[in-house]
Amino acid sequence: MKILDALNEQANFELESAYIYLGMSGYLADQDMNGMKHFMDMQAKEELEHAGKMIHFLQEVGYSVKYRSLNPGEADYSSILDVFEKAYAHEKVVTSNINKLVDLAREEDDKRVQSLLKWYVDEQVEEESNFASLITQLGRAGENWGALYQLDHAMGHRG
Ligand code: OFO
Repeated sequence: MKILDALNEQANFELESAYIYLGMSGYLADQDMNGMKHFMDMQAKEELEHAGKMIHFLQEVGYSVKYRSLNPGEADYSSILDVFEKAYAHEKVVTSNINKLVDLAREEDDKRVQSLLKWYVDEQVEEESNFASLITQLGRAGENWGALYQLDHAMGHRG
């Protein structure tokens, strides 16, 4: 049942993701990019939901969920682009973790976990694509504050 311990760790990592994204949201607030800050707050909220789905599953199968202390990630960022590049890199780590969990669930022939993880595999495609696209758009905007504020405005509409 190593897979359930590994899933417990991933639930903690999802909580840690929320914590890291809240730190990024703080940096964006300091830059007065309120739409981007909103986008990152929504991202943090999604991470709590990702953790919640795993925790709910673990509790349903009778596993006692354990919580560890969370690493807040970087305290400072060098630019707006740096924030989104680090978020993208973080999502790649999440994807790699999910893929390892899938392998372990297969090894242990745990069909319940394999079924649960399908949702996360699909979700990661979307998460990586969102950040990759934002990095492209930020790169195009460069130092053009008009373009940056347009992007900021659009990102403020994330539901
Ligand atoms: Fe849950 O890691 Fe992002 O999506």
